Formats: sequence, structure tokens, C-alpha cells
Amino acid sequence: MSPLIITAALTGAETTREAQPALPITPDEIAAAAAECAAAGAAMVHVHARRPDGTSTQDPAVYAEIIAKVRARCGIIVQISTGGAVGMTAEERIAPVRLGPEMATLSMGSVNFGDDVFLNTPADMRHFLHVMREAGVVPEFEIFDSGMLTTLNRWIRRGIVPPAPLHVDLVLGVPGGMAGTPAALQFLLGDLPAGASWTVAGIGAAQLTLGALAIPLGGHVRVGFEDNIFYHKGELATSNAQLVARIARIAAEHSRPLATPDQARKLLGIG
Ligand code: KMH
Ligand code: ZN
Repeated sequence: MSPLIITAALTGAETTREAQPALPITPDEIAAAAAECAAAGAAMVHVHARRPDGTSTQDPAVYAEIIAKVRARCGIIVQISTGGAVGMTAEERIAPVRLGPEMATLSMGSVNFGDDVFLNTPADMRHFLHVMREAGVVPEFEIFDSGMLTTLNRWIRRGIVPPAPLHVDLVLGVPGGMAGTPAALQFLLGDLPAGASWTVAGIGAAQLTLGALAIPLGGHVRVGFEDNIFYHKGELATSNAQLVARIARIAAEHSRPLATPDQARKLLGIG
């Protein structure tokens, strides 16, 4: 079994400071949180940029500042979001990919997202893939529902997506998407492209349930305030690193070593 890649989704686009007082917002705060998560065992951070007032932005200048500040503090992989926040245009969302980060997300279809719609048209998805290829950015394919995995498999068969290396992130428990249950995870794993590596990102309480399940199954784990703000029911987590440390402890109990950022780069085909 490969070493475990823990990804910390530090900020997201939807979580607020009001809901989670320890939410990192500014590039300095995001870089400090990334360094803490690296020390706790994370190999990658998934980042969303915010303006100083906390609102979401895909401004490449803010992403450039985040990447530079994280790099100055630690060697963790920086994966940027192309999801941004619901309602952003495709051009806004893809803009920071032209900076050439190591990795970026690519959502494989549209999904209801709470009371909103997270829109990803096939044309936009192909455009995102093209820009990532031009910029030498490795995609992480985001799967919110089973049809998105069907689409990814179809795109592999048609040669639109190369079959390897391929990494998917199964985001389970978004209201409107697939449930955050072991049964849903098991179902998706049955349709995973051959040879693909996978991460599970459980939303809310599913972060712990599904993360703990992925460890003995050979998957990788995403935690962090983008997906879950609690440590226990009704008890806020004190930091993103606290959530990383819990997964690192469970991995140790399973004798599954943690991937260093460089080991993760090798596994994911970065560089
Ligand atoms: N904020 C969500 C609507 C991604 O990072 O690529 C989409 C999202 C996915 O967070
Ligand atoms: Zn995200």
C-alpha cells in the first residue's frame, strides 16, 4: 500500500470566520496554517483565495502570494481550486491555473450545492483541462456524484484524459451530491478508473468516518475547514492541523506511513 497522502483543505469558499473563528483567510494566515498542517503530517494543501474581507476571489495575484508564502515556509504541495465559489465565471475560475501551480482541481460535472448550483459544463471542463495541460498543471478530478465518475471514464476511453497518472477526489456529503456514507464510497470505488489513486473528502461528520475508512482501503484522505469545522459533534476544531493530526494518528495505528510531499509528488505524477 502506498504511503498516505493527507490533504488539508484549509479555507474553502463557503466557510466563514463567524462559523469557524480559526479559519485562515489572508495569504499569511493560509501559509501559517499550511506549515502547521505540514508539521502534523499533511503532504498537500488545497487552497482557495479570499479578499481581506473574507469574500472569495480567484484573483491570480492573491493565489501567487499564497503560493510564494507557503513555499517560503514549507515544501508542501499547493493545489489550487478551480471550483472557486458558486456563481463565478469559468474564466475567473481558471485564471490562477496560468500561474502554473503544481496541481489544481477539475470538477467532472455539475451538482446542486446546498441552495445553489455548482455549474461545470462539458465545454468548460474541456477548456480547464486544456489550460492545465498548457500550464503543466496536474489535475485532481473532483467527483461529487457517480455520473461524474462515469464521465471521467468516458473521457479516458475517448482519449480526452490520459489514463495515467490519474488522481481523483471523491467529495461525499455535499447537500445535492452523493451521500457521505461508506456505501456511497464503496460504490464509487467499484467504478474507479484502472490504476487511479483516490482521496476521500467527507463533508461534516463524514470527514472522520470516511477518512478513517480510506486508510486501510489504500485511499488518501482530505480534511480541513473547507469540508468540516468540527472536531467532535458540537465542538469546533481548533485548527486545520488538529484535523490532520487525528488522521495521522489513525494511520499510525494501521501502520500506514504518511507520504512526504516529495513522495506524494511522485505518486501523483507532479514534476
Ligand atoms: N466551492 C465549491 C463550489 C474546488 O475547490 O475545486 C467548489 C469547490 C471545488 O470548492
Ligand atoms: Zn475547494
